[in-house]
Amino acid sequence: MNLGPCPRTPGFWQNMKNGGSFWDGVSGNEKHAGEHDFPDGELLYAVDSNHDGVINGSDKAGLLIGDWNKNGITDAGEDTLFVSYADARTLINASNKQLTGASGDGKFMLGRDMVASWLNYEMGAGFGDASDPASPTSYLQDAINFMQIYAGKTAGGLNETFDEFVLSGPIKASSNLWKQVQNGVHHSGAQLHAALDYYNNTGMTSPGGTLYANCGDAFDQAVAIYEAAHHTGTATMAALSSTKLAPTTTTTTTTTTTSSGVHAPALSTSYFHATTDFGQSFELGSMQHLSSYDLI
Ligand SMILES: [Ca+2]
Ligand SMILES: [Ca+2]
Ligand SMILES: [Ca+2]
Ligand SMILES: [Ca+2]
Repeated sequence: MNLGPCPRTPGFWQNMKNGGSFWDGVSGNEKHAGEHDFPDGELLYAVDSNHDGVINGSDKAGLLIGDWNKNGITDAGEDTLFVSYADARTLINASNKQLTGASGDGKFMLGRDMVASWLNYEMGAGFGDASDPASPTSYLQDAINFMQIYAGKTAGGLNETFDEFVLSGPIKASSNLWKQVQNGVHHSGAQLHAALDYYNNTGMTSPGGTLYANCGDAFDQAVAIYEAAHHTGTATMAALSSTKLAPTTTTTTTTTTTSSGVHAPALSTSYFHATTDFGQSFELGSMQHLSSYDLI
């Protein structure tokens, strides 16, 4: 598996003074370009947004998610979702209300994950392989299908290989469309959101799962911040890599404070408890949370 740099969070990609400058279409204004866990430079590139096979003046700026060879074209074998630059910025800037609980809108929840995940892929962060159903590659491809079918411009059935994302018209987090696996996809919207959000924060798609990127210090930092927010013990990278979680699930009510100071409302969430080789118990994330917690 090709491990790249550690993925960055939606909050990083949102901040115009930080990650946001790496995909604003302006080359040369990126601070820390080429440094550890930063992209080498500007990531926004010209794409065939109208799917006519050529890139020219009639195309819009945006992200062609699933353009794995990054040539701007949906080649044979690729299956893409175009998200306009304006929509991508709106998604990454989503409010807590749009991302949380009963008021949540799945288009914002998953769309924000996808924008961040795609930028992480463009940066070169480890993304696993399509043959691994738990890899970020597989989850993002399934999310592309979900959005093509249930949030796309064209009513193209279940087997489209291109569509344009449409932001209007919410997918309520309380709806079956979000909570249950739909035709044409392998996971529910909620599952896709949980996996991609977890990846963007940790480099894994589930607690205790495969680490797909070289996270190292950043991962330690992420776990430390998460634990500090939850008043739990300390787990080290070594402990995590030597101890596969055998999760037992308990339900607890907590208040999540993110590193950016965003305060999420109290959520009733399930945490995965495990005991490390060091005899310390720790909690690592929740696959049932509805909000993005942006650890680093
Ligand atoms: Ca830039
Ligand atoms: Ca075109
Ligand atoms: Ca391509
Ligand atoms: Ca498709």
